[in-house]
Amino acid sequence: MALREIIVLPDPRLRLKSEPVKAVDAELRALVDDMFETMYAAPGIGLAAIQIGVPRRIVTMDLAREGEPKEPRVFINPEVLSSSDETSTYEEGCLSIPEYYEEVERPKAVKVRYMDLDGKTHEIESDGLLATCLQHEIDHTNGVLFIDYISKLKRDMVVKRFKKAAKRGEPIKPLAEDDKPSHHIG
Ligand code: GNR
Ligand code: NI
Repeated sequence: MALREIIVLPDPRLRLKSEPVKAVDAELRALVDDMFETMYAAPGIGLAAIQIGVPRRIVTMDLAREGEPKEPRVFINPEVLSSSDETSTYEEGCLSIPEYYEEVERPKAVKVRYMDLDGKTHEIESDGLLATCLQHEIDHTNGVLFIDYISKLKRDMVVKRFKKAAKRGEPIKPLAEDDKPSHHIG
């Protein structure tokens, strides 16, 4: 097991479309182990392989609350089969866009097909946090980030902050309330 580095904005690899997994083998299991170690250490509730720089369609997730038994889940080659017309809004964050949180509206429920670590195919109906997280992670496998769903003004501001921090070799600082654009212009 190894802790991997999580890549952050503006790393261009976050925009890659990841490749499907062809076979469940020892190398894939080792990669999934590393993803869980990295996700739990972050800590995060989900992780896509591209976030550790590996452009393959693999997602790890654990939605168990703090203090509850772990519920590790793996989704290989996940795809959305159908989405509800009804939407819900959730304040999202991303380990690749640290310290930034914003409300995102998505379909409330999604049907997802994926493969498990035994190579068996499953279809699940999800809603709530599972549906939100699955959509966020499947987006990562397609090079899509949650900031793509917010206003251009907010997105440009976030990208600018991360580019500036990267140029200076500085860690990103939490966004102060005062620096946020007011709702009038946001
Ligand atoms: O840890 C995470 N929390 C989270 C909260 C709301 C919506 C999505 C997420 S996923 C995120 C971890 C991450 O960046 N996964 O790609
Ligand atoms: Ni993310």
